[in-house]
Amino acid sequence: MKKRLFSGIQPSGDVHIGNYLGAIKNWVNLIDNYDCIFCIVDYHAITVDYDPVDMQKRITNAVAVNVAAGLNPERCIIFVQSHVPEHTELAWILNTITPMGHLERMTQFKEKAQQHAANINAGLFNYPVLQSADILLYKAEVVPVGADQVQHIELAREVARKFNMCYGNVFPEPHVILSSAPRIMGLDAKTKMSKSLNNYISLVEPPESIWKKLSVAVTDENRKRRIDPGNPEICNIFALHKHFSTQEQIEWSAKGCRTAGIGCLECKKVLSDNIVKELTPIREKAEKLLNDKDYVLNVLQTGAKKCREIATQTMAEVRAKLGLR
Ligand code: AQP
Repeated sequence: MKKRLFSGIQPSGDVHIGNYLGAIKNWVNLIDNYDCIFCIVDYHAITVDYDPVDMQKRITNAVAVNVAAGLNPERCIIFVQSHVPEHTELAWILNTITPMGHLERMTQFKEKAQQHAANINAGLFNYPVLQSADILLYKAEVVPVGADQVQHIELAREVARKFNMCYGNVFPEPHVILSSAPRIMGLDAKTKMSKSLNNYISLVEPPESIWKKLSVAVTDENRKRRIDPGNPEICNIFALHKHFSTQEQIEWSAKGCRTAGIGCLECKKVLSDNIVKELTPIREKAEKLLNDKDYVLNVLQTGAKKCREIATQTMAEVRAKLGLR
C-alpha cells in the first residue's frame, strides 16, 4: 500500500510561481509514489479579511490552475476543505490538546498578525490546529510544503504524538517533504513571494505582464550602473534563473553579472522568455478547463465524496477514543 500524502493551498488570491516551485511542481512529481490528497483550504483563507463574492471564483481558479500545472484528478484527490465538515470537528478536538504557548511561537501567526493588525482573530491564531486536523484526518504520513509551513507540520507531529499518548494510537506522525525551491522570494526581493503581497508572477500571468513585472524587479542593489559588476548569489533574478533556465543560460547569467558583461535587463529578458515558455501551456490549459462549466464542479464533487468516506472512519475512531459515544 502506498503511503498517504496530504497538502493544501489557500484560495486567497492568484496561484503564483512561489506556490508552483515550492509546492505544486513537487506534488506533481510525487503523485505516482503516494496516495495523494490535495485540498483547497477555504477555511484557512477566511482567517484574514476577504470578499465573499470572490471566494467561489478563487476556488475554481485554484483548482483549474493546479490541474493545468499537472495535478491530474484521475491520479489524486482534489477537494475543498469546507465540503468535509470533519475538518472543523477534529480541529476542535485537537484544540483541547494543543498548548497556547506552542501557537504563540508560530512565525506565520506573528507575521500575519502584523500584516492584518486590524483583524487578529482567534481563527488566525488557531490556524495551525486546523492544519493539523487537515493532515491527521486522513492519517497522512507525508506533507510536501514550502519552507514557510515547516513549523506548522512540526506542530502537527507534536499534536499527533500528544493525542496518541493521551487517548491511544490513532494518528501517524506526518513528515515534511521540501521541494528544491522551498522559499521563493517576491519580486521586491525582500519578502517571501505571497498571494497577499503584490510581489508575484501568477501562473496564468500573460507574457507581456510577466515582462512588465520582471523588468522592474529588484536585482543586486549594489549594482547601480550597467558597468558595475554584480553578485549573482544575492540577486533574486539569478535565483529564478536557476528554476526556469538551462544550465548554459544560468552560467551565462552568473558570469555576465560578475563581470558586468551583461546588463540586468538583458538577463531579465532571457528569464522572462523562459518563464513565458513554461507558463504558457499552463495558462492555456487552465483557460480551457475554466471554459468547461462543469469540469471543476465534477472534480470537487468526486474529491469530497472520497474524502468524506475516509474522514468519517477517522472521526468514528477518534470519538470512540475520547469516550464521546
Ligand atoms: N514563496 C514561496 N516559496 C515556496 N513555497 C511557497 N509556498 C507559498 N509561498 C511560497 C507554498 O505553497 C503552498 C501553498 O501555500 P498556501 O496557499 O497555503 O499559503 P501561503 O504559504 O501563505 O502562500 P501565500 O502565497 O503566501 O498566500 P497568502 O499571501 O494568502 O498567505 C504551501 O506549501 C506553501 O509552503
